[in-house]
Amino acid sequence: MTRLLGWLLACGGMLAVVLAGPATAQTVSTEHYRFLPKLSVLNQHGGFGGFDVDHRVMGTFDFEVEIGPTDVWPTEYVAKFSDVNAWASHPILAYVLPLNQTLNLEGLVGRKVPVRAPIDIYRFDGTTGDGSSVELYAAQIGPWLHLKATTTAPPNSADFFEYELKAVARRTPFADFDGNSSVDNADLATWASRFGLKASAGDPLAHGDANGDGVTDGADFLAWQRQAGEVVPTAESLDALVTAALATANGASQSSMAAVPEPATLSLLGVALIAAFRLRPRSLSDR
Ligand SMILES: [Ca+2]
Ligand SMILES: [Ca+2]
Repeated sequence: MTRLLGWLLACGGMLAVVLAGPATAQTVSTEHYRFLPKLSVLNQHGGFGGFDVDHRVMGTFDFEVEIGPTDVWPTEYVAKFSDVNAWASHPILAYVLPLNQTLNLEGLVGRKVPVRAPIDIYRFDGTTGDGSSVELYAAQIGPWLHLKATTTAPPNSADFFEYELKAVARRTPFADFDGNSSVDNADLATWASRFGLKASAGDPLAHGDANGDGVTDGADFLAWQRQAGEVVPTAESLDALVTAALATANGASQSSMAAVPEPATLSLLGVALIAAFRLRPRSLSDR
């Protein structure tokens, strides 16, 4: 009788787990990123006037990765943007496009693409406020986040603008204070000249504030020390890595934005990836 009672209690427990449904998503990581304006462009085109303008992208955002429902196997990784404080600046006129509004970044849902390459790529999709569809790929390559996105206007909307984003962001803190794409002694001089001061206005980086906490102190020096010698890769090299990696994904995950690489490109991918990870061992753990 006791054994029967125990069995019934065990069954009841399992039923309760099933009725409770999948567990809530577990956060794997939340990384803070800053756009590199030199490598980040939002092209705005279309409309009746044949508009075609490249806007420079700047600002910060968080990138969160979560484990999906635990009752799904293999484990599904999902990603999302949050706390987006970024914009695209017109090259001449004094107006900006809020990136979160233009691409609905925080409203997109990303899922990991099963690529055969040592980088994590997520494919996002969603819809903007005007009904345009958004396709976005985000690739985490060491401390860099490579972003590529396009919007497509809904049918019968020839006057709508469409957008294409090609951008690179750096995980923060980042100690390239003068924005010349390398972390060197000039950046140390910037930090030293601002040491102990609050960076309450303007670009925190220009004030030697690597972690953006509003003050230039020892933590920012530590970031510089860890990153000294780091050079920002070219957008073209990151783009080639991502394109080749996407071409190794399953057919269902293939993107219209991922052209099938030449055999030579594929063979170079392995070499390039190894080089990218060997050249900067410190940059992979410099958070
Ligand atoms: Ca620099
Ligand atoms: Ca700081």
